[in-house]
Amino acid sequence: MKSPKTVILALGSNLGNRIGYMQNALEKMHHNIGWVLEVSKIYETPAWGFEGNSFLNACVSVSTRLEASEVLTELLQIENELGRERSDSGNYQNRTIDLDILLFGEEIIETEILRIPHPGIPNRSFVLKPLNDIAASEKHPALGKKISQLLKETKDTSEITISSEEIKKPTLNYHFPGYNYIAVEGNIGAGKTSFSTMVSEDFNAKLILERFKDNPFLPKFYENKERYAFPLEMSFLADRYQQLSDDLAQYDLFKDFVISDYDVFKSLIFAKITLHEDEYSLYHKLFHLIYKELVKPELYIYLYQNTERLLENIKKRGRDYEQNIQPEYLMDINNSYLNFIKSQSNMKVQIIDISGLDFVSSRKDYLWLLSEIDKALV
Ligand code: PH2
Ligand code: MG
Ligand code: MG
Repeated sequence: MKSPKTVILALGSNLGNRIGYMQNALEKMHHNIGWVLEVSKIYETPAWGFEGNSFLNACVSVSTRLEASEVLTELLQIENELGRERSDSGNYQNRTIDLDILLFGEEIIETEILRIPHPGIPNRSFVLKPLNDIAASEKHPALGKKISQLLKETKDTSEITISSEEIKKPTLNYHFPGYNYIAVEGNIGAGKTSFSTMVSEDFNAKLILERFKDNPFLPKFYENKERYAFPLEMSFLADRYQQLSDDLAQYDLFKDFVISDYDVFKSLIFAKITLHEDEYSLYHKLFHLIYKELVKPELYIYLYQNTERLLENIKKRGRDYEQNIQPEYLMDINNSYLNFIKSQSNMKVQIIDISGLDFVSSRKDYLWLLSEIDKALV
């Protein structure tokens, strides 16, 4: 899964309800590309490079997990949906909406279909003016000059005026950042780590990830469950306790809340399946001694994924020792989780059925998941 990058886009319209097309484009960017971070003022600009109606122009920055080429595909799609017509004359034409990539992080891209930074930036005031509103001190990665400098130096003397029109950025009114500590749970391969990582990046949360890689008993356990179940569950418990007590005690001034990709109760849930009864009762005792000391999550999210998709995900991420996991084992784990959840009366739990969804590669699914979580919190 990729970390988000900031892409800066230019919007232009000189046909029909210009501001309406720009607002609609913004909504579609939110749904298909990423979070709209900043929106420039709107400018009234004469058609540049051809005889045509005057334009409204603006720039926006968007935080996206897509590649530049994928952003381009989405922009073309949005232009189509908003009635953009293209002729093959090669000349500029009036258009309902034009969406261009100006900058993509610091990247310099030269392919047949894509040139980033957009080559028109330095000699177009209708681009530089709005760009300067949201990225004045950013450096043009190829020219090495700040946008504010390029605006001062441009030879384009077109008469650009500020329009009284406005576009509003799509709002982000979620309730879950109001919780101090959220735990994301789910079966093996449900996407706990991906989801909590995405939320931490998008909503400025401190992220706590389970350190399964450091557990020497895990690969051994999958080879010989009888022999290694107890030490495995013990070492997980010790490590989870240590990590949570350290990380939750350390308050991060610059983060708004904490999200983890597990809850410590997971230890008991797995132990119940993997241990013999007498081992489990010993484990249970130890668990509760330790559990007492820990801060509990204010919100517990359980991502339910169907077994078929779990197996697909496990295959896709390709950890050797997980490749022989059987569907029955996953079903047992799911039942064990659900039994645990049922027994919890004083914890806020949210079970979300994400069967068949793919919130990592589909922003639509991701937004749906966020809204489902939020719906239940209102
Ligand atoms: N876009 C063009 C060509 N000319 N002129 C103005 N004022 N605004 C534009 O967005 C614009 C243009 C090619 O995309
Ligand atoms: Mg253009
Ligand atoms: Mg274009």
